[in-house]
Amino acid sequence: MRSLTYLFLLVLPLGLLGCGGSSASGDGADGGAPASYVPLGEKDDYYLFYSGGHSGQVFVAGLPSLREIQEIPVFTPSPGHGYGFSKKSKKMMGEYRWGDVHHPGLSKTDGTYDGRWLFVNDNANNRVARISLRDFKTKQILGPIPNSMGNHGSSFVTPNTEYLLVATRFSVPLPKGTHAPVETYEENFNGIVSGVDIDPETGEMEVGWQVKTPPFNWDLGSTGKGPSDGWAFWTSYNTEMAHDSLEINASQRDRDYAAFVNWERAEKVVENNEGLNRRNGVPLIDPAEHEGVMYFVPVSKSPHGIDASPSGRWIAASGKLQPTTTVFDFKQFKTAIENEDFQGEFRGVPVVNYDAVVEGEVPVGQGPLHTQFDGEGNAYTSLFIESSVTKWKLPPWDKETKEDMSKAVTDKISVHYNIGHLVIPGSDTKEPYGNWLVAMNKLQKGRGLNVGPEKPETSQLIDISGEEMEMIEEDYTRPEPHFAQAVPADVINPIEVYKKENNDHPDARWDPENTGVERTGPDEVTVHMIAKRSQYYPDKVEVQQGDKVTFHLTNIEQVSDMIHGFGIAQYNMNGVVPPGDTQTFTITADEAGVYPFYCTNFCSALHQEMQGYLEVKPR
Ligand code: RUQ
Ligand code: CUA
Repeated sequence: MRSLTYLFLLVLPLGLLGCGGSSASGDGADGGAPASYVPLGEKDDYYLFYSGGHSGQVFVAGLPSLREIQEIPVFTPSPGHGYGFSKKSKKMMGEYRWGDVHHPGLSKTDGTYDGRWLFVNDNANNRVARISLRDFKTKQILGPIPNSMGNHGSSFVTPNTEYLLVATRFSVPLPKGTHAPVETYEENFNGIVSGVDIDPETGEMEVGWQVKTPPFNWDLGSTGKGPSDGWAFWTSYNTEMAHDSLEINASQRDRDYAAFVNWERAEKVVENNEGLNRRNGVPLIDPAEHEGVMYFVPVSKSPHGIDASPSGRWIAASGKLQPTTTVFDFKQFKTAIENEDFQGEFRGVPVVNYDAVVEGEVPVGQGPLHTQFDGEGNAYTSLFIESSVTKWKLPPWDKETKEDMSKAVTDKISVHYNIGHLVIPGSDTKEPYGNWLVAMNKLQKGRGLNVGPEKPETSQLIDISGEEMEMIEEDYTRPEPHFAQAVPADVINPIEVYKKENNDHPDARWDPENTGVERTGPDEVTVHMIAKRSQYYPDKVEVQQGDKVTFHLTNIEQVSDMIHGFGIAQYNMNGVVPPGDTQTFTITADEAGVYPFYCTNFCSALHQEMQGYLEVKPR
C-alpha cells in the first residue's frame, strides 16, 4: 500500500508536467534544467534590486537565476566595500549606523526605466538615498527629512524622475522634537507627504514641499502615469487615529482612506507662494487651505498596497482584512472631483464618493497586499494569509464579469510562505517587461537547511509568460527584502573603472614620486599614498602618538576588477579603493607602537606582500 502511494505521488507531478505544454519546466523533473538555469559563462537577463530591510543595504541579484551578485551598502557600514570607513561615506551616513530599506525605486524617463539611479527609503531614520547605477555606489543620503517620522511610504518615482514622493508611517507632534502626550494624538499629531525634488542632471535631492495630513498611518503608495500623471496615491491603515493597541484599535472601520495627492498642484502652490507656512525651512501645505492638492478615497479595511496600472487609469488597492482588491477608475475620479461628487470631508479634505470611482472589487483571496502588472492586461496580487499569488484581469470587464467579479480571477499559485511584496520587471512603468514574477516570502517554515532560530527570507521565481503561472525555483536572501525592482540588463550601463582623467579628488596622486608623509599641523599628518599591484607608496608612515592622520589613497590601476584594500591592524579601519578612485581615511594615532597596514582585497600573486607599517612614536 505504502509503495503504491509513493508511486502515485511520483507519477502525479510528471503527469502534470507532461500536459503543461511548451512552458518551462519548474523542477527539471523531465531531465532538463529549470528555466531559471543560467549556463556557465552566460549572464542573467535582468538585474533585480532587492531592498535589504533593516540590514540598511540593497542587494543585487540576477534574474532568472536569483543568484545574489552584489551588495550595495547604503545606510550601514560594510567593510567588504570599505563603506563607512572613508571620509565621504562616513559623512554621508551621518550619525546613524543603520537604516530600514523598504522600497527601491528606479529612475524613469518618459515613464520607463532609464537606468540612471536607484532611490531607496529609510523607514527608521526618515531618510532617502540615491544610488548611481553607473558604479553601483550610494551618492547621496538626504535626511532626516524635516517634519517626517517613519519614512515608509517611499520611494516612489514620478514618470520623469521629477520627484521622489514619500509619506509618513508614524505621526508625531510637529515640528519634530515637540512633546505632546500620545493621549492627545488626534489633536496634536500629524502625518506628512513630502515631495523630494530631484535635479534632472545630477540626481541631487532636496525636499521641495510637504503636505500636512491627519494622523493616519500612511502605508504603501505609487505614482500615476498617463491620465494620472501628476498624481500619487497612498493607502492608510489607521483612519481611526488610534494611538495604542493598533492591532485592534486601528481595525475598527470597514473602510479606511487612500490619499490621492496632486503633486503637480502642490508644486504650483509652492511656485505661486500661495500664502504658505514654512516649517523647518520647508513649505508646508495645508490641504484644507489649498483646494485640489489632496482628496481622500474610501478603500477596503486596513489597506496596504496601492498600485497604478501601466495605463495609469486603474488604481488597485488591497485591504489586508478584506479578501478583495479594489480597482478605482482614475477617469471617474477626475469626473467626481469636477462634479464635486463627495460623500463628505475630513478636516477640510474632500472624501470622494466611493461608488462614483470604484470599478470593481476583485475577490483575490485572503490577506491581499501588493499588486504588480505584466503589461498584457493582467494583474498579480500577493496574498499574505493564503500564501498565494492571484492573477486577475484588469478592466475593461465584460458584463458577466461585472456581475460576478470572481470571473476576473484567472489563476492562483501557492508560495512558501506568507508572501509580502512581489515584483515583475517594469511593473511600475508604462511598459512592463513581464515574463517573470519574484515572490518575496516572509516565512520559510523549514524549507531550507536549518540555520537555527533565525531563518533566512525566501524568494520564489514564478514564470508568468504562459496562461498559468508556474513555480520555477527558490532562493534565500539576507534580511530582509521588502520590495524590489527588476530591469533588463541592457538598460543598465555600469562603468568598468574610474577613469584617471575623471578623477577630480584634489589629493589624488598617480606617480610614486608625488606621494609622501607630511606634517600639516602640530598634531596632524597628511599622507598621499598610491596603491598598485602589489605595493603601497609610501609603505612606511611615521607619526607621533596623538596625531590625526589623514590618508589620501589612490588606486592607480586602470584595469577592471583590480581593487585594493587598506586595512590597518587594530585601528578599526578597512578602506576599499576601486581602480582609478581616490579615497580619504582619517584615524587618530592614539596608541603608540608599530601597526601593519595591508591590502585586504586579494589582487595579485603577491597580494600577501602588499603591506606597510604605521609607526606611532610615543609622545
Ligand atoms: S511594505 S509587505 Cu514595508 Cu512594502 Cu508591504
Ligand atoms: Cu592589493 Cu591585494
